[in-house]
Amino acid sequence: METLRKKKLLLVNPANKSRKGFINDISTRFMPIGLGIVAQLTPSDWEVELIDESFDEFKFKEADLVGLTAFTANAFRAYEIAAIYREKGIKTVMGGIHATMFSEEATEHFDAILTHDAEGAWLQLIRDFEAGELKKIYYGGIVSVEAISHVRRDIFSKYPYAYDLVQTSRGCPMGCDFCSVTFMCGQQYRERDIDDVLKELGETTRKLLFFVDDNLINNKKGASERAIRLFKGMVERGFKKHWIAQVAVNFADNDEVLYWANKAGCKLVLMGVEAETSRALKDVRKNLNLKRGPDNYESVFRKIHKHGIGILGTMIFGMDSDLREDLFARRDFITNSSIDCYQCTILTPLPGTELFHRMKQRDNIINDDYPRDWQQYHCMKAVINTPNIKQAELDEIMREIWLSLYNKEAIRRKMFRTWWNTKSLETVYWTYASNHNYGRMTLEEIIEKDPEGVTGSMEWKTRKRSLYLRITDKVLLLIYLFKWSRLTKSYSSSFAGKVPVTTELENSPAR
Ligand code: B12
Ligand code: SF4
Repeated sequence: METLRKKKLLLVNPANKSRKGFINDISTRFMPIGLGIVAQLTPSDWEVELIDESFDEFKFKEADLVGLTAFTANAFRAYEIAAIYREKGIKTVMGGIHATMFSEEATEHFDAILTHDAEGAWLQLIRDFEAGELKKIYYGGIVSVEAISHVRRDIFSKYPYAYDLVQTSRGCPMGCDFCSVTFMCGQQYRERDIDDVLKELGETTRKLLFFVDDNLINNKKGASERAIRLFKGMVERGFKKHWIAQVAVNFADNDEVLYWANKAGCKLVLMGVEAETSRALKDVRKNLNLKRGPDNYESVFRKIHKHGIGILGTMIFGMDSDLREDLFARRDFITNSSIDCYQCTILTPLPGTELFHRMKQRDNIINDDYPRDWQQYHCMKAVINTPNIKQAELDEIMREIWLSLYNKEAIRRKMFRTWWNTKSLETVYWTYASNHNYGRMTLEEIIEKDPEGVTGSMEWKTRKRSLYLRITDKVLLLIYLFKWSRLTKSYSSSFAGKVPVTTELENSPAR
């Protein structure tokens, strides 16, 4: 008797082939939970397999249907992979950010696309496919909060992801100029039920956790109470995770939120600081920060530090009104502020945002040979002329800024300041590793090709090692022996035994 073969859905997370970026280090290769949701929504008479190019170069595999996700920066690679299957007559579907923000283009490269939330249309798509009636576009829309699905996590078990990712809410009404989220995820905060989130957290297996909400504690009424319930729940259930989350300046408003965040294992918060002047904030319509005022940043940072939590400030360079000296002033702000680690990106017009339309209208976009040029839209390469600074000059300024912010002495000075401010060597471990990672990402080309500049462990290639570094190496060695080696061990199942700071220490003359 013939047994019925299960149909096979192959899900692929493509990687930008023009640079390594976040996949440079094993600790920053994140699981594509959007695909985990697609897997969860797929009927049980389908077999589901994931290929994540963060780990494995894509190789052709048989499938009945192939689904890809993509940010704009890896959309070109998604199109390349889709072309391989389409040539063989195997149907392909694209969902996720880029397919939603620029569906017109995506439909040219795929048999079908699904925009916005998969929960709104995936089952229909599967039924249509089974009936041989696949349509070109499926509108997933913004589903109700009750419809937001759990993530099917067994598909991730083949790769050594460091973190489990969990999303407790979707949507943001803020509509910042450069951001895709308001259009992509809707204008309302859709907050999942905390008991359901805690149940999902119970399904996660890793020590490290990343809450991928755009703002874990939004500024809606009741948000603080919701957060406290979540954090208390994590403590009561004994999860003992160490985690990072994305927050805004209002995170510091409520001391009890900070207290419970720390108790529940929060080590680092990624905060959209973006700029240190009202002028630049106005340029990108970062209204929450404008309302609070840049003068209040330091008191926000202080309150967070008091609870032993580090701050990863995301900063944008190349606003409309920025002059050369403003970019260096932003650099100096970062150095002098109590921000512990920093992501410094170049303003990039991502498709579907207001910024994109404005820049296109003004003819400011230089790299517009789409889809190939999407590979440059990773925010660490200028793709525009700003009104005041030409593309080549912007790249050259950023190279100088990144070198001065991420060279070993700069990040080690920050490290000691973080220790002083947070009194937590665990937090210091996170912030110091994070600066190494961002240094490696932003300076990727220099590290690999330039005879000058810095090495992969952020040491100057041609300059003599400073006395400061030689002395503090000894302190670092002690910290490593007494604290970080144990921490490394406790994370090692997540990191597959390879921790960035350890590697860096092993390569350092301190050993
Ligand atoms: C977490 C996160 C990251 C993580 C990575 C997470 C990951 N797993 O890869 C990190 C920190 C690495 C990261 C990096 C970057 N990020 Co980011 N990130 C996010 C964030 C906050 C959440 C993403 C997420 O996991 N969402 C939860 C899941 C469930 O949602 P989802 O993936 O959209 O999936 C749903 C649907 O889209 C759909 N779906 C998704 N895939 C598929 C596939 C199929 C076949 C189907 C049918 C449906 C479907 O179904 C899911 C359920 O409904 C988003 C903002 C946001 N709200 O989306 C920004 C966001 C995606 N990031 C953005 C950017 C710009 C970047 C960076 C370029 C920034 C930088 N320079 O650092 C890099 C680029 C990295 C790269 N790979 O090239 C932009 C992307 C805009 C764009 N057009 O590309 C966003 C939208 C934020 C913004 N400000 O606009 N990011
Ligand atoms: S940058 Fe943050 S606050 Fe602004 S729209 Fe995007 S998610 Fe909302």
